[in-house]
Amino acid sequence: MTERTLIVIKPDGVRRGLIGKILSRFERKGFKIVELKMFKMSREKAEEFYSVHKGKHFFNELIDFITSGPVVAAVLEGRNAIEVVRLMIGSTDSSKALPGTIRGDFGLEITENLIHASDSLESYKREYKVIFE
Ligand code: 3AN
Repeated sequence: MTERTLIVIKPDGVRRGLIGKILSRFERKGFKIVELKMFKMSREKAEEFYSVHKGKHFFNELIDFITSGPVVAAVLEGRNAIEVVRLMIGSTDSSKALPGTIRGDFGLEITENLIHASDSLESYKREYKVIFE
C-alpha cells in the first residue's frame, strides 16, 4: 500500500554533514521525497513533537538536543513507507542497531541517534501537523 511517513534528520546528523547520505538511502530504496524542510525547532514545537515522552527521565535531555541546531524534516512516499522506513533507521539505541541501518552504520548513541521516523499512521498524522502545518 502506498503511504506516507515523516522523518527528521536530527541536529547530530546535520552537524556531521550526513543530510545527503541519509536522504539518498531513501531515494535509492525507491521512496519519493514529497516535502522537505530545514529549520530549527523551537522548544515549544519540540515539546509538542515529543509529548508522548513527557515525564520520562530522558525528556529534558531530548528537548535540549533536538533544539540544539537545525534539523531536516521530510515526507517520504512509497509502498509500506511507515514500516520500511522504521526498518531502515534501526533500533533506538544506535549501539544495538544492526549494520545496514542508518543508526547501525553511522552512530553509537541513544539520544544522539541521527534520525526520527514516525512509528504508526497516528504518529505520522500528529507529527505532520506539528512540523508542516
Ligand atoms: P525511536 O526514535 O526509535 O522511535 P523513541 O520514540 O522511543 O525512539 O524515543 C524518542 C527519542 O528519545 C529517541 N530517538 C532518542 O533520541 C530518545 N531516547 C529514547 N530512549 C532513550 C533513553 N533510554 N535514553 C536517552 N534518550 C532516549
